[in-house]
Amino acid sequence: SLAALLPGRALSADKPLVLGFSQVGAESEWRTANTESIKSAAKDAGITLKFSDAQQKQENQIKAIRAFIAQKVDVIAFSPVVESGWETVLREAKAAKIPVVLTDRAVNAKDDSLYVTFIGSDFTEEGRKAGRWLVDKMKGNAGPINIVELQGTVGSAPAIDRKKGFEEIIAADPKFKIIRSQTGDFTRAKGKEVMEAFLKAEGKKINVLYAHNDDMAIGAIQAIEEAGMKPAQDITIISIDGVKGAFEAMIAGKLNVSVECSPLLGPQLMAIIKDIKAGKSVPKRIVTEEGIFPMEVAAKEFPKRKY
Ligand code: GYE
Repeated sequence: SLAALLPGRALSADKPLVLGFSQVGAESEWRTANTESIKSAAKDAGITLKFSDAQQKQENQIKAIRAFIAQKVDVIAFSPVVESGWETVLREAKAAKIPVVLTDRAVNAKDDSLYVTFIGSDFTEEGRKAGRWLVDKMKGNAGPINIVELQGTVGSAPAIDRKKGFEEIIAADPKFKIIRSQTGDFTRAKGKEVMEAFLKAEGKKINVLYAHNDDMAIGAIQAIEEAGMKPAQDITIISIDGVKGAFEAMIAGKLNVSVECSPLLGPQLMAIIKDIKAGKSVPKRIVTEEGIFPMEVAAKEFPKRKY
């Protein structure tokens, strides 16, 4: 039979595609929504999903990818926790002829033949949007404007790029000064802890908090309240993602603005996987479209939010 001539090849056309997906973890509201989007989109598309949670550890992602290669899945997709250190495992996938799709976060591998496409947001632009909002808000304020920054996971694409984009914009005016900058690992607990330390060190000198995601901002809001200060009044707070928790904080008057970053990448990912398996050529980069939501529009926008 033909099957005997082509060992290991799937011959029946209606056999469902198998996708191995290695997720970063469950560190934030964004991530939970992203996981949900991928799981439900796979189901809707009739794609069999093997899902693995790396708990924010690169070594776990590398293990998961190797397991997917051993299981001969049709496509591997993953959201790389950090940017560097992927060449070896991606070469293994390439040698096994398994296409790889990056979702959400980028890698900094020089050889871009190691993945087919990258679907996700432009994090540098998100940082610029945050910066532009602040420049506009502080128009007419002579400064100095002292900013504390809660960075995302060290070495991750969103932490690197959101910092870069924001700094690029505020650099135009020397009245803006980042006086403290530290990672809060994209979690509420760490965001609160690091903000407590910022408040202890700088106290009332802090004018602005720039948090690389909403969860860290929400943790920091607690720290600010516990220190007897008013979030969004005594300290202007800017964050990124636009999750429901951020809208609730804005409606409560505790967060000034959230830059949107959509986690709903599932349907696009499944469509691309089908195109790849059908032999269609796909773009190397697919950028998610997104906006910005200041607190003034939060109540009106809230009912429309999907994550
Ligand atoms: O902003 C943050 C999450 O990679 C865009 O990861 C994502 C980021 C998101 O933990 O909340």
